[in-house]
Amino acid sequence: MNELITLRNNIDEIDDSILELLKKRMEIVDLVGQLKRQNNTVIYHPDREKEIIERLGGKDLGKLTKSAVEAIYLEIFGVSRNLELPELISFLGPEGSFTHQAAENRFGAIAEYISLPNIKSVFESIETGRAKYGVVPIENNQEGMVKETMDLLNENNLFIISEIIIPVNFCIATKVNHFNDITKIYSKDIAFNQCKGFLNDYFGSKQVDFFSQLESTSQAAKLASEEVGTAALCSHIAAKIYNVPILFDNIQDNESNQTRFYILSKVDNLKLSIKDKTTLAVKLKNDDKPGALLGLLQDFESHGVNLLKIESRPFKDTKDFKFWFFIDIEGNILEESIKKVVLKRGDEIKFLGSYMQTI
Ligand code: PRE
Repeated sequence: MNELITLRNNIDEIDDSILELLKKRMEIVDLVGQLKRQNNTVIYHPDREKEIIERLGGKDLGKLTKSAVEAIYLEIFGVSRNLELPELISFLGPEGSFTHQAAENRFGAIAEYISLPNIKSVFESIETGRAKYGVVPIENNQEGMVKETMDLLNENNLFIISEIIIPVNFCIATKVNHFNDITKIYSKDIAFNQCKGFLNDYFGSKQVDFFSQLESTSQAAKLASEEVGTAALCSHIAAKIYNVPILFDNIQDNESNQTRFYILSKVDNLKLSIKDKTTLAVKLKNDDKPGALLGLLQDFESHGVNLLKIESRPFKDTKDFKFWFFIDIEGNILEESIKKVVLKRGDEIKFLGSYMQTI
């Protein structure tokens, strides 16, 4: 017992030192905030945050891992940003959605969040200045692109300033102790689809109405917290919010299931980093002639610009089945080669953002 008291005393001393250092760090952050407010520049610098995490992650970390350092520092950055200027972050809800999880991963638990019912309202919250940043899904590596996000980026004047990739892990959350006692499983269509193998192994003999489809996995977790005998197929964050114990974890069919999210802002927040990506919306003018797309691709090729993604989207306001392209290229609009192609193409290209690539 004496040994435990001594060890805890050691921890107390170290915590005192950490706190003193954090206080010193916040004094400096406060000065940075004053400077930024004087110059009217943006508070959030994902590139700088990444640089700090990379620098520290490369050091001898002892018993720490790089992801532990990252988690600690993301919270510190959240506190820093809040000190510099409290900023509201909107996300596609409901609370407990994977987008909520992505937002919290990036902005930390201390930030102020607002959950919105659809992607359009996240865009509106930033346009009207109600929220400083918004988080929306753009792609799932099993299901493909989120069409609504691509279309709204084309129709509005917001910029992508960062991307977040998080693994999609599903769990069965229930107050029931044994799976045989579960009377109903609530979830959303996508989640049911992505956990078919597990559901078939454990609940394959159940009637169809045993699986009840809802609008969101958070709603599922809420019902599993209220209705005796039921379970939710949901995210960790949803189970945590509604205080429902996890009976089975990581039950998705595909371990490599990941979703990519965008952080959106009214200002483009341009800054070069080690590896950037640029997103463009392209409406080709001479698309009734052969080779229009080839011409664009040749422009990229002749300027040494690598194409990362190309998706076609229909123009909804015309009757003639025309389409535009949602394009990702490697590099930053601040680089000459990319600037040249964009300038050459004039109003055929709408710039949607240059930001650090997350691998
Ligand atoms: C700081 C905080 C917020 C930014 O997103 C990046 C870094 C930090 O805490 O280190 C400081 C800061 O505002 C800055 O370096 O620009």
